[in-house]
Amino acid sequence: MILRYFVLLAVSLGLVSFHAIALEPPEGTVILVVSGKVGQPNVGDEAHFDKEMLEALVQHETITHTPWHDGAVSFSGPLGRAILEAVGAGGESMRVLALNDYASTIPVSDFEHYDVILAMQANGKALRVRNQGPLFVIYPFDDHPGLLNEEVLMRSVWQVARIVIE
Ligand SMILES: Nc1nc2c(c(=O)[nH]1)N[C@H]1C(S)=C(S)[C@@H](COP(=O)(O)O)O[C@H]1N2
Ligand SMILES: [Mo]
Repeated sequence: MILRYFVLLAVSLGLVSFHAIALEPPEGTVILVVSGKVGQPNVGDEAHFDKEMLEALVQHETITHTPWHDGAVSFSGPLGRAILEAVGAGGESMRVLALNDYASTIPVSDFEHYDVILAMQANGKALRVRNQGPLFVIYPFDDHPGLLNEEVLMRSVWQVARIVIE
């Protein structure tokens, strides 16, 4: 009883944030590692995600054309915002690294202003490494045609393996 009131008091005073829910360690194969300014690590000082953990985050569907696909494609996967929240990201930009050693810098504000997703599926099928999976940074190009520029295309990293919060 006393403990319960203490918890309520602590929450109402802002001493305990609901965002501070611990990130459970992964059980399956790790497909994404988030490192750098991470407030909620689950393996050492990094946040590791398996497929199930990524599927448990807020999902979003983006139907859009891209320079890499024929016709409109329905992409789905966790919102970039949801990943940043889950790891307690505390930086302004992200270095996004791919399996093929490609890397690009994305401002955190992109994930706040746009529904950018880390697509895990295209037209209901899992993205495999051979078709630019397991994670592909997808901007909502059709909703915001202004995003179709070289700068944002460079941020459209496929085969994402690691995000470093800077
Ligand atoms: N993993 C990965 N993502 C990547 C790239 C890459 O080489 N590897 N090239 C980037 C660049 S520089 C651009 S302009 C776009 C388009 O690349 P493309 O012209 O090779 O299709 O994808 C981006 N995403
Ligand atoms: Mo490019």
